[in-house]
Amino acid sequence: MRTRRRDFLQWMGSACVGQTGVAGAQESHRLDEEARRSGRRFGFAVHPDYAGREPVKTLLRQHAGVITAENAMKWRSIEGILGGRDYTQADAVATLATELKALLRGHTLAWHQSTPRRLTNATTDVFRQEQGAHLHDMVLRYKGRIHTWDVLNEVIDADSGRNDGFRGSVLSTLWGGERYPALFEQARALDPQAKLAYNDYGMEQDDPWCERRRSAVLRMLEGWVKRQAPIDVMGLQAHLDLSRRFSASRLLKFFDELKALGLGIQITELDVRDSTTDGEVQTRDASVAALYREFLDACMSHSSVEMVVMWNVTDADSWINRGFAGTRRADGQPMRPTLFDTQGQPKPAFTAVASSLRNADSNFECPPIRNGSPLCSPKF
Ligand code: 9MR
Repeated sequence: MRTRRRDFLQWMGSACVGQTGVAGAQESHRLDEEARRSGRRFGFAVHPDYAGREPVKTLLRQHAGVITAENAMKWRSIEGILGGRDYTQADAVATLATELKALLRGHTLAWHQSTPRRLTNATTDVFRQEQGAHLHDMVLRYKGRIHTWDVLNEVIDADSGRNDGFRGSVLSTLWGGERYPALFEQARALDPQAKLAYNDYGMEQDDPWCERRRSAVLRMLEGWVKRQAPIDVMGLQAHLDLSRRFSASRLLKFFDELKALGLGIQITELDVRDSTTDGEVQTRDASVAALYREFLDACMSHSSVEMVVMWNVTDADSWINRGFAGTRRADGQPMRPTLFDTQGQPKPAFTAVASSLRNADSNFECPPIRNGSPLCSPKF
């Protein structure tokens, strides 16, 4: 651990010597290569408006071993406002992943925020038929190309007042919370090679809200595992926030609980919000980097963590600076949540992440085959 800290300080030193030192670090440390040293992978969520333009284009080529479509594979994006189905952007993201020889994460087959608005007042029969048809079309269209599908996204709301902990939404009302495992069963039957994940946020930090959410998610997953639902992975979004506490030991306890259920772990949407951190950009960047480092050091010490995916590439294409409706900085400045600044230059966060990946304490161990699912298939 001591060597790792010294190594990190050297890295931070080199990150402060100016542009040349930083660029040097970027060239010699390709993040997916660093992750592969411990059997893991590293990548980014991409938005088609940015993926083909500099600096994102080059950064993806240098660092991406996993690609997630930020929005392009969501139901609302496929269907558009005019109805019909348009897979152009989703196909473009899948093609990009092939070009980059990167793994492709499918995001997401069922999510209350991406259900077409026309179905808000549908009957349960119509809704179930349409949700099932959408899942069917997506899984078959990308069959053989998806490493992991986020089958179901964000159905827990620990403060909903419901006994089952489910969020009140079009999905819990019209699909039915007790029928969530059926989505996994359908996906498994259509593409038995793809890993299947439940994906959610607000479980990574150390405060009562995250604690309630961790308990509710664990309770739901225990029920599904008991029913032998074909779920392989917990996707932790990890939209971290500097205004919340972090505890590595608390996070690792949660990881152990997920491992005990036989689940692998993927970090699926990592970024760090600096909405309340005062100070100069340098100070803010140092705080952001320190949280990245603490969080990823914990992740890299756990054998169940398989991959780390950033939500966007630079501070310019980050969803947080593109129209996020939540907290804004009081000084009106954009946030600095990703690894690269708006020009694509690596920030101290890049150095922190590269160092964490490089110094991983434990290798990823693929969970044993469950429910006939060929996890860690040699194809990938
Ligand atoms: O970053 C995405 C943003 O561009 C979209 O407008 C929004 C609604 O589709 O979804 C954002 O991505 C979310 C992801 O799909 C699920 N977890 C939270 C992400 C950030 O809100």
